[in-house]
Amino acid sequence: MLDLTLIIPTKKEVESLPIFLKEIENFNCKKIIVLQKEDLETKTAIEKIKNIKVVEQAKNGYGNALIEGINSVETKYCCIINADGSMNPKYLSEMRKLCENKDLIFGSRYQKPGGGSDDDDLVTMIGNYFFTFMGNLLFSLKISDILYTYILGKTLSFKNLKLENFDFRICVEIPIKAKLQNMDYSCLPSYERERIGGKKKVNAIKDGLLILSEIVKYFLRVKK
Ligand SMILES: Nc1nc2c(ncn2[C@@H]2O[C@H](COP(=O)(O)OP(=O)(O)OP(=O)(O)O)[C@@H](O)[C@H]2O)c(=O)[nH]1
Ligand SMILES: [Mg+2]
Repeated sequence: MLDLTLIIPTKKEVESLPIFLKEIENFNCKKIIVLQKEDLETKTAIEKIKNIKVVEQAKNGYGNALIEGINSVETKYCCIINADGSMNPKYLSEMRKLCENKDLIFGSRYQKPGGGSDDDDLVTMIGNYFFTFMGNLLFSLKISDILYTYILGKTLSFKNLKLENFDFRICVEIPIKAKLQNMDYSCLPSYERERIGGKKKVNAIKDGLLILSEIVKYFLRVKK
């Protein structure tokens, strides 16, 4: 997997990131941690870890972390994978193989056999199903999990999406733009683990409403 770079968006993940990086220590790929300048605790916690690149974001936000991460990739493939350990890296080699004749491969918690989640609560599960349903209804995305954002793809395809959202709206911007650009993508069942430690950064209500506004925005734009 020498042609693969992991993009690891990280915000205050002292409890999780060092353990996750230990887990992927022997994965033969490049690893970019994208974090905020002021996140001194996380920076200190990983300063002795070898074979990683730390990118300090010019602009804050989860979306900016992905955009700046993608822009610093130099390999043919890259994959967005969280710092909290919830995305199991055992799927990477299969995602990488499947991507040879695709643009993007989406990890899916809701595709069987194999998909599932130990991290979902009732609210996030209903939200995930609702947004996935909306995406399929309004854009015929034909994907089974719109918000997981465990996505491996060709770096060029990611760059061609010309992503713009600085926050969690980027999670739906990626599949919707991929569809609008007629990209070739598919899903692979993926079992989500609980986060290793620390707190979640997503606010179900606030970020849920932002994501809904993004879906509506694209729908109105396409209908024009
Ligand atoms: N660089 C950067 N990373 C972020 C930001 N917000 C969240 N992240 C990271 O993005 C990933 C996803 O955030 P999470 O808090 O795990 O969101 P979540 O998976 O919905 O929440 P849990 O289910 O509790 O894990 C984690 O690796 C975070 O550290 C941000 O503003 N900047
Ligand atoms: Mg998480």
